[in-house]
Amino acid sequence: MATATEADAMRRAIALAARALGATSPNPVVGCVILDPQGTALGEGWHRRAGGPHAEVEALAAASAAGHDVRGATAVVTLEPCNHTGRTGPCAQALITAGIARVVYAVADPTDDATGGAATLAAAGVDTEGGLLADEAAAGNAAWLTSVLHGRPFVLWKYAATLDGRSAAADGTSRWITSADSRADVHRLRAEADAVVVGSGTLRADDPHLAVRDHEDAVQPLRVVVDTHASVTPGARVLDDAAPTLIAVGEHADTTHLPGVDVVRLPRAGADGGGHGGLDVHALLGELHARGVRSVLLEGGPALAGSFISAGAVDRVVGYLAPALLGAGPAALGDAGIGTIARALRLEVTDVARLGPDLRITAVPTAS
Ligand code: AOF
Ligand code: ZN
Repeated sequence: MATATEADAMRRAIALAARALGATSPNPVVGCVILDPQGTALGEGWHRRAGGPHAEVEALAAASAAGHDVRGATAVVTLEPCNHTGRTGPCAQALITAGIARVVYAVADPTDDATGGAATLAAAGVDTEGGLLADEAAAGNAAWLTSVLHGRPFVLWKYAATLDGRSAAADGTSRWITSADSRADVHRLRAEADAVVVGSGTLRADDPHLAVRDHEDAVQPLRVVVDTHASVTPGARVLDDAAPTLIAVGEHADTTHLPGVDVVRLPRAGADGGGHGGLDVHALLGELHARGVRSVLLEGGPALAGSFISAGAVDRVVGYLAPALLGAGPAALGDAGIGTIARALRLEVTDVARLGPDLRITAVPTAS
């Protein structure tokens, strides 16, 4: 049985892992804390970049740099230590070689490549226990786990609306519905995502830039515009060089006005691909997955969000609600092919926060 000290260390390891959200794809985020037998932390580390040292190796190095002897110590790690030689050596072996006596991990590694670390550790006589705070650790690694288990990126749909659910006024004006605090929070979501996706309507209405500001270490997300008819103009801000950009167009779109722009041609949606004459959401997600994207921040507008919901491709919803009323104007979510109350997409609220004057509600679809 894991101790309360080990559980505290696991919470710390989960927080350390989260520091690298958006920077490790296609790899997971992983954190590790090394405890001496009295429960004192000797070293800690996290995986910072794909191709860089794994969390366990970072933590061992930190302990050794601080002059600590880790023989007989316990490693607390958010993911089962890997068993393979990939871009770095196997962590299970590194822990054995270092003389670690006990390993407590949260989530088993489901990949064919890396699996088996726990068995290797146990066979070497290391006291090995899995499952500690597994739900919390899995939630922190939702992007990677979704991509490993479902072969597509994790999708977070974010919207801002008034309390009566409107994302713009009747005359089309929408700046700024929510407060500066909420907008800063959206930049954090962008920094944590591998790709930010908008539709061509949003592009025409707002000419958004979609790059991350005020997060110095952030890897810029891929900016993706879903633009069936290639209506984006060469001067659009989203095409500047602050971050990479991909324009997803229909199979027959004319893109001659976009020389040098990264363009992908996708089929129109079929019945289960998001409908409404837009591009096939699953084809888009397949293309992004193939490019190494593990998490998508879907930023609108309402029609594109409706296509994603209709395709069953939204894993988490974050709504920023401003205490204001409009009474007219477009809804935050367009037609999602639902039609009757019995088919409403039911959500479970996982978090409610106040950001300045606004409310931020996080929810996930309930399993149906
Ligand atoms: C990480 N960081 O801290 C741990 C990982 O591409 P490689 O060779 O670095 O191997 C990546 C795989 O290793 C990854 O998919 C996961 O299964 C395992 N563990 N990966 O990137 C880490 N502990
Ligand atoms: Zn490893």
